[in-house]
Amino acid sequence: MKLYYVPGACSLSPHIVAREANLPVTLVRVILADRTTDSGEKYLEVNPKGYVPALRLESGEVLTEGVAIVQYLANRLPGLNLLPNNGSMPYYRALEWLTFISSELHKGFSGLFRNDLTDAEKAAIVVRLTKRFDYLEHALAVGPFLLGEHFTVADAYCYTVLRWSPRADIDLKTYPNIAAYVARVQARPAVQLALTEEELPLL
Ligand SMILES: N[C@@H](CCC(=O)N[C@@H](CS)C(=O)NCC(=O)O)C(=O)O
Repeated sequence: MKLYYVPGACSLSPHIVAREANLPVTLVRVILADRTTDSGEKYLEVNPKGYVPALRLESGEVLTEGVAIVQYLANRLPGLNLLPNNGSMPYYRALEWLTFISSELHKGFSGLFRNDLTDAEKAAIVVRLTKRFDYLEHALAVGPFLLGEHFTVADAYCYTVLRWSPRADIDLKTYPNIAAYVARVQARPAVQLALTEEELPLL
């Protein structure tokens, strides 16, 4: 399988899941500026949406949308518990977290990476994000991971977007549960491998 990625972008989430599951996934770096890849492909021919991540399967099919990709990867090795059993209550909790991370955190941060928003618009985004961080801080009082004892795809995604906190000038020291969670996640060998492969520092 091939994972199309940009270092440090949301594609880090499926990258972490692939390494946690020890799946044979090779990385293809996307240059967003001209929608090409380091293997010489035109990225829009891989994913017409133009954004990362995208996963090319062994069959040649391409799967897009991070939330779909991490579930696909986790289901390749169900014994690892990277996603609870389909239909169980923990499974719906995982979906609940994935949706929160995608729509409230990930897309919350997205505006801060745009250059067509005013400072006032960006300040409003930070106010909204801060409320979501407050919720996460409260939820992580239990832990050690979002769904309890097991690291799941939701943690790979949550860690990935928490890495963008400096962009919102959010100091994780003011969120002790989140800071401890970040340290716990990035202590995992698979996370460290993914960071090394993307040449990223620890948060
Ligand atoms: N709905 C997509 C959004 C992916 C997304 O926001 N990708 C960003 C990086 S984190 C990107 O490639 N942005 C470049 C662009 O939109 O042109 C998903 O969840 O996978």
